[in-house]
Amino acid sequence: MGHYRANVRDIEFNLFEVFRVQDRFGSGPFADADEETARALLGEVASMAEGPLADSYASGDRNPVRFDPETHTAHLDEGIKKSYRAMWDGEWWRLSADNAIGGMGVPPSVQWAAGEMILGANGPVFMYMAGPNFASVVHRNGTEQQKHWAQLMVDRGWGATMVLTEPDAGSDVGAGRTKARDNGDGTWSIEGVKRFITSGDAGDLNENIMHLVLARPEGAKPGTKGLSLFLVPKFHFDPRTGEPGERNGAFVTNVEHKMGLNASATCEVTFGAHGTPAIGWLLGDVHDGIAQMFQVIEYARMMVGTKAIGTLSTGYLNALEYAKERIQGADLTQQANKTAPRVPITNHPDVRRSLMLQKAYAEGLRAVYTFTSTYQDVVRFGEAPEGDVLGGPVSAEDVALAEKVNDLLLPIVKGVGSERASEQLIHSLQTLGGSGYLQDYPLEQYIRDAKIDSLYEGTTAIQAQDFFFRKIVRDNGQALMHVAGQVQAFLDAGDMGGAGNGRLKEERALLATALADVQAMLGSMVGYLTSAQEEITNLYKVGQHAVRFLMSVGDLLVGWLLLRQAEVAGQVLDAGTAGRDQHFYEGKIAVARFFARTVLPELTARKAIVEGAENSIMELAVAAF
Ligand code: ST9
Ligand code: FAD
Repeated sequence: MGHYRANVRDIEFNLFEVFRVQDRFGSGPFADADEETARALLGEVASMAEGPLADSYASGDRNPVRFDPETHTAHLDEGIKKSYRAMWDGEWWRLSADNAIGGMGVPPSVQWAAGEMILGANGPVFMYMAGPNFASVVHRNGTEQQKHWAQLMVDRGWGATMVLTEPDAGSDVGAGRTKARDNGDGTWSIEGVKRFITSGDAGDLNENIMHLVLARPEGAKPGTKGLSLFLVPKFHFDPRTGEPGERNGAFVTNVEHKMGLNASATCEVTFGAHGTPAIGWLLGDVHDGIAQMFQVIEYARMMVGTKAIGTLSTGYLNALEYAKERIQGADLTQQANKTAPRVPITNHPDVRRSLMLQKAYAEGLRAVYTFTSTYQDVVRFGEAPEGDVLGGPVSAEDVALAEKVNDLLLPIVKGVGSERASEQLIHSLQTLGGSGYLQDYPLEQYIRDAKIDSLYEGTTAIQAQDFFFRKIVRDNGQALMHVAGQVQAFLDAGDMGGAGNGRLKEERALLATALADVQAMLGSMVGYLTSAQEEITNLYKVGQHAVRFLMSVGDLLVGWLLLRQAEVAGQVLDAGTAGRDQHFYEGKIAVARFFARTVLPELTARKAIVEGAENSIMELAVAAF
């Protein structure tokens, strides 16, 4: 059996029992969607993920991308190419493409559920399939001719990249120095060096690659607002048929040697420095590069968070499988008896504690990304060309709010998802003891491959600042109040003995405290921001605690959603309809109780830390570190 373990049962529980995404099927843009087909799709994706995708996970790692400087080519592992072909030939690229260029019309909630399995089984293969997804952005923003190119990208199976980062411009994208010169004939010449570009080359995987490049036109202003987005193909092509021609001047000049994710080509790409000009076309003929690129980034941030969570889930399931079979030591209650029977390590309280925490984050974070994707479902109604939003099951106000809530939740999916996944995967490995350290098991590779998720697409610090300054303060807290309102409504329902039925009373009380703690943290943070008008260094207090705040909101959401799940599970158990899923539902209640009792109380301490913020570390000379 391969490395990957899909958790289809939990994925379907979220979609169809907790969030009831099927209630939006059958109308608007999801007119053709139905629950049965969605379940069948998820089953097929699970088989592909556990089979042909998982097959090359280790070989892609052991045979890293090989760079040939003579031809500027990145050569991929043969297994990775085979997995890619299996996905492409199965037309799975249709999952995340816009309907206008051949997308399947699958609601985002179902797309991300499928995405979790693909990403958990083999993230690099998913990433090589960026072409149709990025073509959707080209199609949405492009001129008539560029819309046609977007279709060519799909029809001819081209690869695509997002090209922002430079040696001196990582988090600070606006520091980018790559230049664009107007050739006066509708084309631009791009000059500069970009680094760390995922899938910058992929050998013979695709006939062409469309690079989406941020560059600064001559005379444009500094910062991100002076950047424009250019389409720069690897090969020039016939604008009508897409037939590739001469090489364009975008050359891969290095491939990085990395800690993990070795199957993914992380490339330095040099534009216009090898005697061949790098010719590009301005997307949509408008200078609006950073906003256009953020359409790509938003999808990619959701992807990165989901990748991390998918990896944690398979890490946990691998650890659980091992723990059930590993016999070691006697039960703690028998420790004085040297002849006591040896037991599976699942008997040991510390192993149980660790497994339950892994389960809590794997399943709780899955609920967080699924919850987020339900807002993307609503946004999709707003984008429907039929314009039937007002007559359909969602209003224009719903759509506007859903956009904001999705924006608010993205840094949680990405930032908290990646941090908790890295942290908990370490514990998954620990469950295997020394064996976890070996390449016989996938845990060590999971840890190496998932570490990147807290770095690219904006580091955790960047996510935390985005969350506080842009998604809360600039939004006047509207989206946050909507989410907090839902947590409060859940608590109120329990207090009234309504849907909550008085169950999990103590855990609800713990959740109420956690909500109050997070609200108090926010109060402190806003206070530091406001007082910065008089004392500017108070902003440092926000900067010091932004990640702590982000992680705390993440824990609050995990705690709340696990309890929501427990409520659903309790109803099924009460109705006596759990059948052979009895243990699944019991597990749902147990994990919610465990998280509420062992993690949520930590928020009270974190609140005190935020309230006590001071700036001594900012005043300290760096030499004293
Ligand atoms: C990277 C890629 O790391 C790694 C993975 C690659 C994967 C590739 C493939 C993935 C896709 C695969 C799909 C396959 C599908 C297959 C399907 C198969 C089934 N939201 O605050 P300001 C905009 S790439 C929206 O002043 P600064 C906005 O326009 C590198 N927009 O920023 C704003 O204007 P306004 C990733 C946002 O101080 C303007 O920016 N690198 C947001 O100038 C300026 O905003 C990074 O992520 C937002 N949240 O610049 C860089 N924020 O305000 C991280 C800003 O008027 N650094 N805008 O609306 C940052 O994000 C910085 O905060 C900064 C700061 C650069 C934005
Ligand atoms: P820096 O920005 O130098 O950050 C260093 C440290 O300082 C971090 O801990 C960071 O959190 C912190 N820091 C920096 N600025 C601030 C601040 N203002 N406030 C608080 N803390 C701060 N880029 C692309 O354009 N396209 C890609 O396809 C792509 N793929 C990648 C694939 C891999 C494997 C890797 C490693 C990177 C990739 N990147 C890509 C680049 C990636 O997005 C950047 O590495 C990332 O945005 C961080 O930039 P940096 O590495 O320059 O780190």
